Amino acid sequence: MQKKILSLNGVWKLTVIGENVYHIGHREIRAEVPGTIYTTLLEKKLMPDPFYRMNELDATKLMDNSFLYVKRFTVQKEMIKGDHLYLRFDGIDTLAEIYLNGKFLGKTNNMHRIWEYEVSKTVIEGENVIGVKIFSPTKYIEQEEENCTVGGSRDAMKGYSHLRKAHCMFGWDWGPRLPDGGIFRGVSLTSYRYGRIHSWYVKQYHNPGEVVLSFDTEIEQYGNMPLKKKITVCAPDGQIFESDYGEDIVITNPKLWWPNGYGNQPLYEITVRLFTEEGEVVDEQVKRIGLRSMKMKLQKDAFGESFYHEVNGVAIFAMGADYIPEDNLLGRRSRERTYQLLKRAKETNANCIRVWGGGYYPDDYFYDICDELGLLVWQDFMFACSNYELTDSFEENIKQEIRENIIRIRHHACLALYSGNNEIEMQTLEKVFEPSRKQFYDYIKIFEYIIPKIVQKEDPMTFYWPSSPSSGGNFDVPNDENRGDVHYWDVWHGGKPFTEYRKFNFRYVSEFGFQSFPSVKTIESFTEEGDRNIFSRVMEMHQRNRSANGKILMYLAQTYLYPSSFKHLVYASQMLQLDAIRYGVEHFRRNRGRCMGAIVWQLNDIWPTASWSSIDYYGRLKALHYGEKRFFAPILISCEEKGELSERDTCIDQVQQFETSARLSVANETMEEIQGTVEWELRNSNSDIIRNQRLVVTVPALSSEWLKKVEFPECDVFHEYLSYRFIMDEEVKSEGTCLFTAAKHFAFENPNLRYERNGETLLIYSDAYAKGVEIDATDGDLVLSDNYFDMNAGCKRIKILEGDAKEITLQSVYDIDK
Ligand code: BMA
Repeated sequence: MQKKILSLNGVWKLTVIGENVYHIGHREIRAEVPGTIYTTLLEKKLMPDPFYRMNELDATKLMDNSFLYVKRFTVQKEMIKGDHLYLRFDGIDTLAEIYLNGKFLGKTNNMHRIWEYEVSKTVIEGENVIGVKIFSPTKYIEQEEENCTVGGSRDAMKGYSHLRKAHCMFGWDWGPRLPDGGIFRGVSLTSYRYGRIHSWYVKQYHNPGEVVLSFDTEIEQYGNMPLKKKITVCAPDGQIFESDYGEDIVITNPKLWWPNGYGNQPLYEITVRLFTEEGEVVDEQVKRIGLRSMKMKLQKDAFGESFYHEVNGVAIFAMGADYIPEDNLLGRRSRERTYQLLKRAKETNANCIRVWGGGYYPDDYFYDICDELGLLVWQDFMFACSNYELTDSFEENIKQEIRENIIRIRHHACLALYSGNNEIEMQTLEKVFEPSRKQFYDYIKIFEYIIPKIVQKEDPMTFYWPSSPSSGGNFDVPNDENRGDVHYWDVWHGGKPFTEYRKFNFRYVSEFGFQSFPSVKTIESFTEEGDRNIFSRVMEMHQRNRSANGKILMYLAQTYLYPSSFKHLVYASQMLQLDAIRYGVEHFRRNRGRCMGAIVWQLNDIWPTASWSSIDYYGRLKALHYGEKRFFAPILISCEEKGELSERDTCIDQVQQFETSARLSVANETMEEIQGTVEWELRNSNSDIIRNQRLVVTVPALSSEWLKKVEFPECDVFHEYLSYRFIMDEEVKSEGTCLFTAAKHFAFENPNLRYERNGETLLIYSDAYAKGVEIDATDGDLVLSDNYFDMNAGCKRIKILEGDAKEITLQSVYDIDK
């Protein structure tokens, strides 16, 4: 091939310029590129772990400095024979000046962009040297903020939205102020002779029995050597389809790509080649696509307007979580780590991930993994919770950013929609961050004019939504219950009880969440023993949502007895989180059709902290993770109970009589009708059956079915609970229990939890009804088939899926005050 690529990744030299908080001095430090400043200094032990205790505070200060990256490299003669040489940076964070052999190439000011320089006249045969000077992001935003105020989240450093750098690096309500910097993506030198493939775009047209692929290829030609292109499609079974002049390709017997739970994820590999008439390959690009039609359906209906993903003509109930950057230290990103995380999401039966707009655009491998796992991607553009000052240069900068990122990701099967930003339509309308008059109107220009025009040009097949949440734009009730998507935060931020979810019939909830503490092992990683009290300074520095610890305690007070230890408090917080989200998701799924999306805030953490995540920074699974696995399952039985919790606020209210009843519902998210048996029993604390029923139930494909309400006027709510399950082919597909009073007032018997281990099987025994059974280990982490589950007296079989820990511990809600 004519194209020659010289990777400039690997060892560079990094210098911290000027006096700094760690007194590093003016030495040259070996630095890996791609990599970052914090990652390098930490690896070389020149700074302490910024996540430990309050080390963050110094680490923030380090970013007041400037830094110099230098790379010496040798270029062979044949490399510079090519007519065109490009020096390319796939990502620089953020403000930089770039020099090659002493010549100034340009400045960078956007971490979300690719920076490329034509350097044929600057590169020489033999030794060359690149210098990248990185400037302080903190000083920059401070300075810009003095010139022009832009409001934004107060959890982040003032002025963050002046800079096209992941906003949350400056702090968030779940993240520290650690605005790392560096050359965080690859660097390369590429030589081209007669031309190159700038990009290509494929449109799919689905007809019965075939899919027509139509290509749009952008070629850059140097000189007038005639060039030809060839497109080859390799089907998953190895069948080859070709087109010689770029004409349409008809794929017969197409294997469709489906979101997780609805079918498989076959991928077709496409190679676009450019070559000379003699047949010498000039350039080549290989990408994978999935054959699917992907739409958003917005149609007026009796309730307002629908809002759902339609894939291959099938209405999908989106289930999943919001994704935030995986680390403050960007140098620690990796494909393996992202794969682990997304695989865990898939294990919860998720089919959708929302990439939240306050971070950075994920790496290519993120989308590759979502293609493979069948996770629909709701892609926010990187704007969140702030005002922006639209100037000519800001406009040019974001236009280029949007264009490049669309071109980079538009071919992916997983890509479900683009959304302009996170929460800014709503916040601008409500003037949350006090936009100037100009900034108020700039909102419309950016998100409803500039960006959608680029989407329309570069990726007309993918749906654009102006903001999350939105009802379609123009400041028209962005968080409307009956149209578009919703961020629902009255449970948690608004302090409302879990039953509050049931008062609404949202169309698509793209955010709702509840906080918990990470596991004790994770807390130990950033604390000393004396810090392990949630109000200690260290713990509060690792809780970035103001007053959130109080909120956890407030919900705790409503639900559980006062925990007897730190460990029990952590456990109770995770059980609260699981239950809060369960109340939401079960309600949303019972109303399938009207509601078509339940995306939980948030999947992961950026550092070890108290937060809304279901998986903590170290990948440890919180109770919520296991809850999601159950309530995102394709077949779900759930119960809308009425009892003390739904009917009165506290036990001192005057209402003496309250309804005790249950309405069960079976949700079927599979593509086939199902038939099975619903069983329920009213039981006492020892699990003895007081009353029961069995019913055969049929649920059509992709729908939910209510069962008749059952009243329990005789129920002694302090000693009796309901246990229910759905059985198909002699297998329990889904099960649960519910109380008719708060768990704190229920008279749990001691379940005497114990286990037997046979290889990778755990048999859990309980003498009584046990709620929220936690299986943990003191000598390691386990991934289990189920955890934090309720069980009747008896035995439950659990599989150990990963981990070899031996020292198993068991606890349940009964133990909280013990
Ligand atoms: C939202 C998000 C984030 C935030 C989260 C928790 O609305 O969009 O900005 O971290 O809630 O408060």
